[in-house]
Amino acid sequence: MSTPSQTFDSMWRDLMPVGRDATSGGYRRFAWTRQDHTLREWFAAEAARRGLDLTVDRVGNQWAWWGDPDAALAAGRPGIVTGSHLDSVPDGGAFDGPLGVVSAFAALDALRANGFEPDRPIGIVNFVDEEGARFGVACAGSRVLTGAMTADRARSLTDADGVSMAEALAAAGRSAEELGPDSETVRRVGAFVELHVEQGRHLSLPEVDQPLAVGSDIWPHGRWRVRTLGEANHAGTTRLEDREDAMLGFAAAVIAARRAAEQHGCVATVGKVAVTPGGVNAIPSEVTGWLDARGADEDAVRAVVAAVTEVVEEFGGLVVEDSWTGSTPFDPGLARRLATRLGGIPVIGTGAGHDAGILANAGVPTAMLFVRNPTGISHSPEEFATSEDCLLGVEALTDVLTDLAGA
Ligand code: HGY
Ligand code: MN
Ligand code: MN
Ligand code: MN
Repeated sequence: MSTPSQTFDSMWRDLMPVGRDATSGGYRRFAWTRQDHTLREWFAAEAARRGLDLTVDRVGNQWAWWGDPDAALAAGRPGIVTGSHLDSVPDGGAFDGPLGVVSAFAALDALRANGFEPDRPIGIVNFVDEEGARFGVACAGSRVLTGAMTADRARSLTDADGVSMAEALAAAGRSAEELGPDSETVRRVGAFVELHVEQGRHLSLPEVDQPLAVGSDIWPHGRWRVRTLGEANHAGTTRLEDREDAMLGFAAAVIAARRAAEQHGCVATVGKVAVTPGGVNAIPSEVTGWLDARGADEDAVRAVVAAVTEVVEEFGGLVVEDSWTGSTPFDPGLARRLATRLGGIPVIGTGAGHDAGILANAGVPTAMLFVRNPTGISHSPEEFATSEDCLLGVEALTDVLTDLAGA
């Protein structure tokens, strides 16, 4: 019988090479790509290895069940689900997402090794397209599942090559027409607990120094498409007074975002930009980028976006909201129950969006467990968690599932 650390390590070894860039050590695992297909096959194999019933919902999210979720739902005992996502941001870290999925399988193994007989089904989920790295909307899989984003809008989203999500689904052998909200799947979830690597360094602070924490809430956050226009022309022969350089307005917008974030106690960045025509020696005729703004206070975030919009509009540009998630508290009773069960570990908020937040906004009792990240860095190859803390996370998740799925 292998120990939780052996099963954890062997799963981690299988997963780590998938989509990893040998030079940077970062990951490129985008929705409905070859890498994603390999990850989905891995998930299905791990489910099959454990005799779990694998279902795929209308969106493509994968659910591996120990026990019959429909019979339990009919008996008024909806299942307990854990898991996360396997996709990444460009050059992302190894832990954001996969840690939650691998820990879920390892926790299920530990429950069985303990001879645990669940009173409710236990599900493990792999949410598709959580990072939104390819099509631009984060948590796309859980948003469409819960109706927080329409299937029509999802189908029409396009990637950097102009490929629509509908085309990507078809290329991955899935029906784009099937895409849509799946309330039956959501109803099966009596509670959802997402284990996730900490994205920040709070748990490593000397005065905290804790391996684990429970999530209290997700800050309000959103993404806005910023577009400035100009006129393409020769970078060398066009007089300054004759130039209409789209980059000027865009650069002003980026500086305005940072200034307003400092002023309003928020965070903001523009991490993705596309320039047309995109030649070093051609004056930009169009610059399109995405503003990511977040903060503990919704009005403050809105003030940041308003400040950016004012500057962009002065240059004749446009700011359009791409996605918005308001302040998302997790279930306070569940958070307290987990924190107490786990010996009074800290309860902390996060500025990172998660599928758990989308489910919480859909009325599913939801909690998050964070595992310490000594670098505090995430969405980067520097993202890290020690093996010891990862195994403490598995133990905690096992304990939480024993509590929530037990008689
Ligand atoms: O963007 C986020 O906060 C999450 O990592 N998708
Ligand atoms: Mn992430
Ligand atoms: Mn994540
Ligand atoms: Mn997530």
